[in-house]
Amino acid sequence: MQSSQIPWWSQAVVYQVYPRSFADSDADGVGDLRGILSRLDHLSDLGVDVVWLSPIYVSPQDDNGYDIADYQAIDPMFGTLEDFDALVAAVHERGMKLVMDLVVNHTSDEHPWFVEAKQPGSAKRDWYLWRPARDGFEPGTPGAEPTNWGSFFGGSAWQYDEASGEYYLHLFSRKQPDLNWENPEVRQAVYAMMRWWVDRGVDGFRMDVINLISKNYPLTDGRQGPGEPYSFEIERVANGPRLVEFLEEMNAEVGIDERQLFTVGEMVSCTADHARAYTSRHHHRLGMVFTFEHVQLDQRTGKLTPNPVRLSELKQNLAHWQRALAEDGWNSLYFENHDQPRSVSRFGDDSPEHRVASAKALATVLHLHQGTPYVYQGQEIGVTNAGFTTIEQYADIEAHGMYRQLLAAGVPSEQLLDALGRMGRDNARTPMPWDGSPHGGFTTGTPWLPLGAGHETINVVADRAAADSIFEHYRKLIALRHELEVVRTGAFQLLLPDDDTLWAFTRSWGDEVLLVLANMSSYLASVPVGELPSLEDARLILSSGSAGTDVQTLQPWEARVYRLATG
Ligand code: TEU
Repeated sequence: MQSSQIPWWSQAVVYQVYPRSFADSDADGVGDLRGILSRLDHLSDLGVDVVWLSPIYVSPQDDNGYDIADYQAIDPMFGTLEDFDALVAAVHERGMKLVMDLVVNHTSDEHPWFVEAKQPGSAKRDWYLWRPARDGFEPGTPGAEPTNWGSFFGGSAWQYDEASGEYYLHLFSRKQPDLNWENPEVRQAVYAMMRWWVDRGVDGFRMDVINLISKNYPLTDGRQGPGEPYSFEIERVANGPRLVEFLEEMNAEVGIDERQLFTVGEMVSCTADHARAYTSRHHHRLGMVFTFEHVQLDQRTGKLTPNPVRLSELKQNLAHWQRALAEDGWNSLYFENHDQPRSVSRFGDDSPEHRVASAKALATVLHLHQGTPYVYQGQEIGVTNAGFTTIEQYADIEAHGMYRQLLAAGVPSEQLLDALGRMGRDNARTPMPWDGSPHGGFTTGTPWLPLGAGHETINVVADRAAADSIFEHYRKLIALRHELEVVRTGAFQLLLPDDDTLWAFTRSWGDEVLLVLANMSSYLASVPVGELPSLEDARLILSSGSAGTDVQTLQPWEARVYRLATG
C-alpha cells in the first residue's frame, strides 16, 4: 500500500472520552462539554488525532446515553448545542478531529418516534419491531414472548405492551426498543440526522452495535442451552442479509467516503472475514470495525464466569486479525473502552510494584500493531479497576441485570461480586482522576460514581510528574506512529507464537524492520537469542525504561522496540 492511497484516519490515534466521567465544569457531579473543553490540552499534549465522544444526546440515561430520546439535541446534563459548537471549534483549532457516537440500532422508548409507534395503526408503528404473542399463549403471560431470545442486559428481549396487546423487541434494555431497518423511512431519517451533524462540523461516527441493524427474518427461536433461561444465539440478529446493503446506502447518502469521514463500526459476533468484507478498500462501507474476539477470550462461559487466558491466545488472536486484514481492510486496536475492565488490571499486573511497567508494556505491544490505536480515558496514566465490593456501588444497568439474573439462578452473591469486580463495565466508568484532591479534580460536587481505588496516587498530575510516566510513554508511542511509515503500514509477523511470557513480533516496510519485544510477566525473563532476529547492530528506539544492565535479561514487564540492521 502506498501512503498516498491511505486514508487520513488510518494514520491516526483515537482518544475516547466518556463525557459523564471526564471533567465536570458545573459541580453537578456529572462530566460535561465545558469540562471536556477545559481539558483539551491534555489530549493535544498526548498527541492524539481524533477525539471520540460517547453519547451526549438527550437521553433518559437508562444506559448512560446509549438510549437516545433526541438525536439532534445535547442533553442538558452535558450542556448545549452552543457548548458543542465551541468544543468542535476548539478540537479543530488544535488540529484534531471529533467523532460522535451513533446509536441507531435502537432509540430510547422516550424518543418521539417510539412514543408515536406505540399507537397501533400510527404511521410510525412499523419503525420498530412489534410481534404478537407466541401461538397458543395468552399475551403477557410467562412464555408468551414471541421468541426465546434473552436481552444483553438480562431478562427477555421482548417487552409486552398492554395497550396494543403486542410485544416490541429490545436487544438491550426495555427502554431501548430496536428500530426496524427494513423500513426505508427509518433509514432516511437516520441518514438525515447524520448529515446534520456532519454539516455542524463532526468528522465521523463510531457506530454502536451496527451489525445488529439487519436481522435474520423471520424472527424465530434460537438455540437454548440446558438450564439457560433464554437463547443467546447472536447469529439470529447479527450480520443479517441486508447489512452490507444498509452500510453502502448509508455511506452514499451521508457521503461518508466522499467527505472522508471517519467510521468505526462496533460489531458483536464479528469475525476477521466479516471485518475484511465490511472494511474492504474496494467498497464503500466502513473504515474499520471493533471486534469483540480478543476481549471475550476470558469469558467463554459468560461475562460473570470469567476464565483465565494465556498470553499465547491473546497475541495469536491479534495476529490472526493482522494477517486477515493485511492485504485489504483495516484494523482497530483496542484493549479498553467504556464497556471493558481496565487493561492494566485485566491483562497486566496492577500491583503497586508492576502497574506502571505493565501499563507501558501493554501500550507498546498494542500501538506497534498495524491499525488505528484507541486510547480510552485514563488508560494513558494506567488507571486500574474500580475496586467495588458491593452491588450498591455499581450504577451500570448491565451489572444489575446480570447480577439479578444469575443470583436468581442460584449463583452465590460473592462469586458474582468478584466477577463484577474483574469484568464489570463500571470499572472503566469511574471519574477521571486529574489530581490527588478528594474527588480527583473531576468535580467539586459529589461524583455520580465513586472514583476508582487508588486515585489519590494514580492520577494525571502524579503520573505526568513521575520520572517513569506512563503518559510520556504513550506520547512517545503516538509520536513514533506519526513519524514512521513502518509503524503505520509495515507488514506484521508474530514471533514465538506459543510463548506465554514474551510478546514478540516484527514490522517490516521496505528495508526497515522493527522488532518489538515485551516481557508480559511479573518475573525476569531471558531474551531467547537464537529464536529471534539478531540484535547485533540493532538500535533501541523505544523502551519502557525498566531495563537492567544485562541486555539479555528482560525485567518484569519490560518492553523494547528495536530497529534492526538490515541489508
Ligand atoms: O455495546 C454493545 C455490547 O454488546 C456491550 O454492551 C455488551 O453488552 C457488553 O459489553 C457485553 O457484556 C454498545 C455500547 O458500547 C454499550 O455501552 C451499550 O450499552 C450497548 O451498545 C447498547 O447501546
